[in-house]
Amino acid sequence: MYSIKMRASKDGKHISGAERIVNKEEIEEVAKELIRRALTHENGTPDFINLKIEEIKENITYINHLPIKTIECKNKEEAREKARELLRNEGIPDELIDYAFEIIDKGGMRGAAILNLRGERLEPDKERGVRVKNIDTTKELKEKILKENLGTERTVDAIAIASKVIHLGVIAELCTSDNKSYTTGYVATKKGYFRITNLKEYGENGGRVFFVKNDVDIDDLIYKLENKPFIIK
Ligand code: PML
Repeated sequence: MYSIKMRASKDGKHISGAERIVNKEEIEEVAKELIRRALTHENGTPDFINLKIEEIKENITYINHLPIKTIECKNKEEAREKARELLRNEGIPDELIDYAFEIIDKGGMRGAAILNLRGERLEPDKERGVRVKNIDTTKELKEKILKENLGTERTVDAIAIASKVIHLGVIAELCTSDNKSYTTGYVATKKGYFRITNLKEYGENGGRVFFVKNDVDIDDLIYKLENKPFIIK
């Protein structure tokens, strides 16, 4: 299998990125698809597109996706209370939940912040965060999510991240989109991927926070988040 990664930018500013894990026979078609995605992104037309194709030497881990549930909320206040409940149920203290909301509302990170239960930030680069890479979903899962209206294209990308991080022992993930007009966010735990509507207001920033145990082996976790190949089915 091969990993294909695309990232696109304009004037040095990131516009879009995506990745797929495919058979040799699919490389050409998927490369074209990713280039099209870069050229038609809502954030604008890129002046730089990077496409990286490499053979995956490591064994690929196949895992089931977290069950998807959508929680409809009428406003941000209700949505954040729902998110808080889900996080509290995993043993995450309120002060930490407040801190996580502060991080995602500040925005500007390309990857995730990692917080242990003492509230310490463990990601080596606090500006950039940690990016979960080497993941893809099966075609069947993608179709199921879109056809059964379980979510959107963004859900497809996010379910891959959430399922991988929870599988690797992250206690919970809190996420809002960095797209200013996409207001549905989610909380992921071992119980599921909970989409929460209105988790932020239109025009606001977004971000990701992973909550981890205090005794986590952080180097090992970051290595796996970035490098260990996973396909989510
Ligand atoms: C959803 O399932 O609709 C929430 C997806 C959040 C995606 C975050 C992002 O845009 O990267």
